[in-house]
Amino acid sequence: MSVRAYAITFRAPPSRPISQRMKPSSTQVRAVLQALDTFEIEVPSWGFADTGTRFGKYLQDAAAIDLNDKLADAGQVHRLTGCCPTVAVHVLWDFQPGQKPAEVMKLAKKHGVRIGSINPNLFQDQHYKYGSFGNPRAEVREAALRHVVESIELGQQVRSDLVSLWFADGTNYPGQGNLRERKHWFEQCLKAAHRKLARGQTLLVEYKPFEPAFYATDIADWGMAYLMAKAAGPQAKVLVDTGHHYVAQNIEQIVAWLLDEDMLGGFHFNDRRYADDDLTLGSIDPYQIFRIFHEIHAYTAERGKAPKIAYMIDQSHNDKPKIEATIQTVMMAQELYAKAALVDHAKLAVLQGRERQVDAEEMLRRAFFTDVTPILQRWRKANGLPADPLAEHRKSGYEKAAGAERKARRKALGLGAGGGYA
Ligand code: PSV
Ligand code: MN
Repeated sequence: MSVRAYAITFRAPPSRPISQRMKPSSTQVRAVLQALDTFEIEVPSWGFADTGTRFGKYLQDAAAIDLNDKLADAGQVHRLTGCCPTVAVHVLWDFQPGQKPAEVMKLAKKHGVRIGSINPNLFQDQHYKYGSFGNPRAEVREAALRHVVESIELGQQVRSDLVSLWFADGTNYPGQGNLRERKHWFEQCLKAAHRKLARGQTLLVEYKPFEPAFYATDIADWGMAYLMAKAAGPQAKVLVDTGHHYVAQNIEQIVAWLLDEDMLGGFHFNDRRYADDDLTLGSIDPYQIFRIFHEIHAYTAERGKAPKIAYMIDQSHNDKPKIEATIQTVMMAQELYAKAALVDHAKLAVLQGRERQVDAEEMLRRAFFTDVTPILQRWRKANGLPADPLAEHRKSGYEKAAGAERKARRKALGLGAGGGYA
């Protein structure tokens, strides 16, 4: 076949992109608006601070220096997006020794936010070299438990109902530890921590396949986190960090199973290309996040009630401006949550029952490719928010003012070096 003859076998491209040809019905618009009304996202205090890799940090003038800065930045995100009322804190990164919880609550209030999940630091003290709850030394396990119990009490004092546990525990070499014994220590400590929870407090157990341990991480996957949460007690649930999976893993299936078991406690949103890269949500694979939201909406439609899930961001914005990256993530989460709410679950069930595989898949694809910007803008307008929070942030001059003030403060405090291995 000549090149010319071959070329005419192609169809002319559609005159308008597929997204514009799919106009949501009024029922779909209502479903999206309703979904957005209850969709809240927690931002992490550490997402506003200078972070980096073990090779160093590139500092940003406007990066937060202390908890006041972090809460102020979170306040800016919430003012513009209207859906981020709480801020996750890492106890030892954010609370000064002896700092009064009531003062911290007041500070958060001043900036228009509240303290959200409490994250104990079970990885930075020297005695955690060989683990915290999985440490072979009983006194280290006791110290770790004490810190978790203090974190639970702190949660009660700042009126936060989530204590989020991530363990860096694991071993780096075969034979180094007794894998089953470590599991038992974990069970014992988690049970003891659970006993200290007040009514209404939830203990989240996060998993991660590797890093910093590279041979055997003690809580490496959702099955292990599920067993640990079950062993801890009825107020413990699993936390799914989207970056904590091997690339080929089907995260939405994990989500569906945890939902079905009433064991899904929350998410840490981020994206990754390789491992736990902490990139902004949906920057690499937005369809993955859409599929996760689809499972949640499908479950909600089936049960007639949305499950209680803590949606939280866990990202490190190493080189992007911190507030912009956070707003970008929030907007992306809302957009994908909205797209997933377009799916007609009753219709999908019929297609599934009739084994109309292509049509069923098309329902998801079409929802994903529908432009929901007008609905999001309508929701924002109805809530007195800017139509484009990112553009509004850029216009506000916040970054410039924070940059100038924090740069001067950093200098006065003698802070500066980027850090690294040496
Ligand atoms: C560990 O990689 C993790 O995902 C945990 O959730 C920590 O709390 C967070 O990152 C710290 O950035
Ligand atoms: Mn996480």
